[in-house]
Amino acid sequence: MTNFKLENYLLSALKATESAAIAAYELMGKGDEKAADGLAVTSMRQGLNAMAINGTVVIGEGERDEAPMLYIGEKVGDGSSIGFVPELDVALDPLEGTTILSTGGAGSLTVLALTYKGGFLHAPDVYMDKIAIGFNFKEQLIDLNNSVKENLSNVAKAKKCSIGDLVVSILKRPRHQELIAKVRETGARVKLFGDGDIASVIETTMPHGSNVYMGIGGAPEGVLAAAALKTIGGQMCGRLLWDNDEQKNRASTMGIKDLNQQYHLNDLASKDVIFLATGVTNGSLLKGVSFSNDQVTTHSLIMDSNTSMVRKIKTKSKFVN
Ligand code: VTB
Repeated sequence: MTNFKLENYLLSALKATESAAIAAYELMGKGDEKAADGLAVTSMRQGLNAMAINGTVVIGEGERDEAPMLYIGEKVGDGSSIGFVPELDVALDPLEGTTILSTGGAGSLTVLALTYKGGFLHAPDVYMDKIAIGFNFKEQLIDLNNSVKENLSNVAKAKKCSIGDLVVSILKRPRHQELIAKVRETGARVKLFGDGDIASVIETTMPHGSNVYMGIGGAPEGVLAAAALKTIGGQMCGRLLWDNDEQKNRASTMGIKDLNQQYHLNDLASKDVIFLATGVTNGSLLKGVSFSNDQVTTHSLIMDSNTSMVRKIKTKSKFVN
């Protein structure tokens, strides 16, 4: 279909992230992560099923958390729509930052990305070792096989600054103690965050953000972050990590041959994508959901890699409970 453009699906996809954010916000600060995730999942599923696509979820959430799922392999979309209905792959995180939302913290998001068939790394919901930077450079500056010092000095040289000027975002977890020590040894600054890998990677592209993201987080969040960098620009590497044989077996049924492979940005997101994120609670990337009289306001970031379009959208609509 020659006229087919992924960007034509931005508005219907935006409705899915917006409605999931509004639904999840109902449980802001209520201490029930699973229930909040459940509201986001149900609402995002409805939004996806209203889209004129034959979609397959290839990056979903749930296996690792045993949370309510939009599960990997689930078919979504209204395939019976009139006219051309494209086959698309879907990556999503209906509520990125379940802990953030349930504790009333900053920066929870609903996140969705769509690509052509086969455009995302097909990976199970395991952990991923990741490194990302938010700016383009002709040479590859980062590599998971490099030492922390090599990576940071490559980035500092390319940015024409000293390592001491670099800020590195790292998820605050006991498993990162050694990594944090290594980064500090180089003289770089460490910015710890509690949850929210995707926002932390995107923020490396922004003037107020950190410069480098490093550490182990969810693989789905890795693919979604790569989908965003595909449009904004940047470099990213990821390697899947395995806890047990069951995960490894599942990976081979998904077509993963080399369990230790390092994936680069274009392996994680190999074809054009659209990416959308809506703020649930206020954060440095996006403002959260707010209500006034009978209106609800949301703030979203939408991207189309084909046209390198990045747009912030504020939507006001009538709130129907
Ligand atoms: C990170 C973080 C997510 O999971 O990916 C983290 O960015 C990794 O898992 O927001 P652990 O909490 O088990 O370390 C989240 O916190 C939630 O998906």
